[in-house]
Amino acid sequence: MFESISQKFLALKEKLRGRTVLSEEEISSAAREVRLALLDADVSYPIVSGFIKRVKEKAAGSKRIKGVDTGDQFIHIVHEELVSLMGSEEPVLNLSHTPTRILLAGLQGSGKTTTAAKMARYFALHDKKRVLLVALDLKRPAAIEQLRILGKSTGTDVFSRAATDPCIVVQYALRETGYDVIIFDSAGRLAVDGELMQELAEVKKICDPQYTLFVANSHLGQDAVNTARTFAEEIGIDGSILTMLDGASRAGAALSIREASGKPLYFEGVGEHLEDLQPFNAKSMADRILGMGDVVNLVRKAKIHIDEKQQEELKKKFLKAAFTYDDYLKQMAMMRRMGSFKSLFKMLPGEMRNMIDEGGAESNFKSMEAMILSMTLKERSGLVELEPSRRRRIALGSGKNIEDVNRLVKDFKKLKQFSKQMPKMKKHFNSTLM
Ligand SMILES: Nc1nc2c(ncn2[C@@H]2O[C@H](COP(=O)(O)OP(=O)(O)OP(=O)(O)O)[C@@H](O)[C@H]2O)c(=O)[nH]1
Ligand SMILES: [Mg+2]
Repeated sequence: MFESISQKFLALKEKLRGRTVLSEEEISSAAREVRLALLDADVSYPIVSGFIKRVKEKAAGSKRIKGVDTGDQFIHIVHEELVSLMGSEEPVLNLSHTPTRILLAGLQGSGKTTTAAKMARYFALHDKKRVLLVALDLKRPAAIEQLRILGKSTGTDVFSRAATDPCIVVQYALRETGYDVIIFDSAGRLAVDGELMQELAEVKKICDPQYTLFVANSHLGQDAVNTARTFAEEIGIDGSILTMLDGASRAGAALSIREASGKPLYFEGVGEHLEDLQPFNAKSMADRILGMGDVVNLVRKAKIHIDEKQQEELKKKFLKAAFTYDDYLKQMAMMRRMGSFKSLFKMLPGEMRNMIDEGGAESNFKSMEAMILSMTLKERSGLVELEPSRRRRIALGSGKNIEDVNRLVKDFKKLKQFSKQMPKMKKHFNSTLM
């Protein structure tokens, strides 16, 4: 995601590294590079100009912090400004009104229907809400069926009526009871056209939603931003959702949609699957744009998928040097629940990524898992010494070499040794380290 812009920022950071003070000229030259990077990412000229002005002022006025690299300090200012451009906090939809009505609108193929189903899944899972999806796209023959299929796979009820006027469908849908949230999936429009905008305005009037959300395909860059502005002016929106960020090469839409529409970004779609929706977080987005990984969402994933109690037990065992091969498997299973190694790897900050060989680590994990699974329960719990005959059997069972098994045993012994030292070292570490 955003390789081009993040490469430019990483190069700029490198260029400024080690400087003690930045002269006015150097600030101007660095700001010029930021400007080019943003324009190249398809951020509109007025937004870039305002942004650069603020960065320059802050950089000129900031005192050098002892021990902090000037380059890092400059990038930090850029980061702060990116965050405030995209909205400083993580906005949350207020679902307390029963039912909360949400109308999704946007251009054809922007991801409305998929996002409607993703949101239904998200609200059911995270907010324990009963959601109804309403199909308002009566123009495209397969649209209702598409929503039905998506609803089925998320276990969400879908409301539809064979009608020609979506306003009638809205009226019927509003009679349904027992739902906390109703999401209306409207028909897409190829471009902003008067007739369809009129139809959408009428739908909105009858639906009277708590939120009208504009769904934008991030690939469209400035075009998506301009459309958001038009939707905001003509029908009124309360926020946006960005889709297709998984393949997005340019950050323009993410960077400017809030500023251009004056409304917050609520969610981002990061894949075709129904679980690929996450709350929009400006800090996480700024991190990704600057090539710093996505620690915000990594931690969020960890919170959802990692069993805290089990993690606490593992930590205790580790500190007592009682960590076994079995524990290692449990740890790995928890990590797996968070996603593929590849997807997690992408979320790490660049510096950390450089320290890990992605392919090597993945295959290493897999072969370690295969070897541990080839051990007997006794062996896994560390109750028996792994003498050569056992090691040969494990190698055979897992399709690995005896050297691989030797390495696993050696690494494990080292890890145990290390964990024995941990209590002594722990006071020097921040407790969040483990
Ligand atoms: N990779 C990726 N694909 C997505 C994402 N969101 C939606 N899609 C895909 O984009 C295509 C269009 O999505 P739809 O949800 O049908 O878009 P729509 O806005 O409802 O389209 P219309 O109803 O025709 O206006 C589908 O193939 C989706 O699977 C995303 O975040 N990432
Ligand atoms: Mg649709």
